[in-house]
Amino acid sequence: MTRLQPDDICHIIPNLADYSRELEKKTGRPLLGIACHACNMDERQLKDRLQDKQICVVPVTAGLGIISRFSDTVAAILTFLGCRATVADQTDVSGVAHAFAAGYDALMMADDHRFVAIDLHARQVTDNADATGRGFAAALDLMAGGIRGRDVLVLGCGPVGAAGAGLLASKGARTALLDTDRQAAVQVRKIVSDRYRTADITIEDDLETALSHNRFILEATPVPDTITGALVLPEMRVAAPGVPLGVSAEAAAMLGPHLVHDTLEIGVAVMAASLFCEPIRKKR
Ligand code: 2YH
Repeated sequence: MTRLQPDDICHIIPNLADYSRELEKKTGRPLLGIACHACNMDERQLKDRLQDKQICVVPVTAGLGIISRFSDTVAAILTFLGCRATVADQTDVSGVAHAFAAGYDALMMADDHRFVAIDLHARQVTDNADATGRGFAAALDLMAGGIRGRDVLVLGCGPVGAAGAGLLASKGARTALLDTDRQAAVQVRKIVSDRYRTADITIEDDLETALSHNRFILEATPVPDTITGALVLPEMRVAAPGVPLGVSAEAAAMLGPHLVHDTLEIGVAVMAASLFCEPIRKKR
C-alpha cells in the first residue's frame, strides 16, 4: 500500500468546493452524491444524518509517523460534507481515549497499513481501501450513465480493486479483472461471484488486449502510467483511485473530463457515508 506524501494532499483543503463541482460536471453528482451512490443512500437523508455527527480524527505516530496535514485534511473533508469533525489534540492512545471519553460518534485514524473509521456506538469498522474502491466504482457507474449490462475492466485486484469489482457486480456490470498476480484476480472473481451470484466475471491476461476492448475502466493499481496515451480509446471513461495515478500525463490530458482521480476525498466521503448509512441504532 502506498503511503501518502504531503504533496499528494496539500492541495485538497483549499480546493474542496471546486473539486466537488468538478465531480458534478464529470459524473452528475457532487462529492457527497458519489458517496451516497456508493452506499445506496438518499443525499438529503445522509446530509441530515451527518450534520449532528461528531467525528474525531486521531493522528497516529506509529510506523513512519505523522504525515503533515493528513489529519487536518481528513477533518476538512468531513466538515465540507457537513459533519462536525475535529483533530484530537493528542495522538495515538491518548487521542483514542479522548474520542471515547468526550462522546464522539466516530473516530478516524490511519497508520502505514490501514486507514479506518470506527463507529463508537455500533463498534463498526469501515476501511478506507474498501470505501475508496466502492466510491470510484460508483463514480464510474455514474460516468457510464449506468453500468448495468456493460463491460467494465478492473485493473488491480488488491483491496481497492476488489471492493470496486464488488460494487460494479452489484450494479450488474459484466466485469473483467486483470492483475499481474493472476491468482489475485482468480480469488477476487470467486469472492465477488459468490457474493453477488453472478457468472459475469472474467479474467484478462494482457493489458493492451484488455484495454483495446473495454471503454469503462477502474484503474486500481499502485503502478504509475499503467494506461498510456497510446492505450486510450475514444469514449473511454476511467476512475482511478490509485496513488500514484495509474494514468500517464498524456493519457490524462486525452481523457480530460472522462477521468476521475483523487488521493483522499472520495474515499473519506464514502467512509463517512458508510458510518451512518445503517438504520439509526440505539446508543449503548
Ligand atoms: O497513507 C497511509 C496509508 N498508506 C493508508 C492510506 C489509505 N489510502 N496512511 C496515512 C498515515 C497517517 C499518519 N499516521 C498520520 O498523520 O496520522
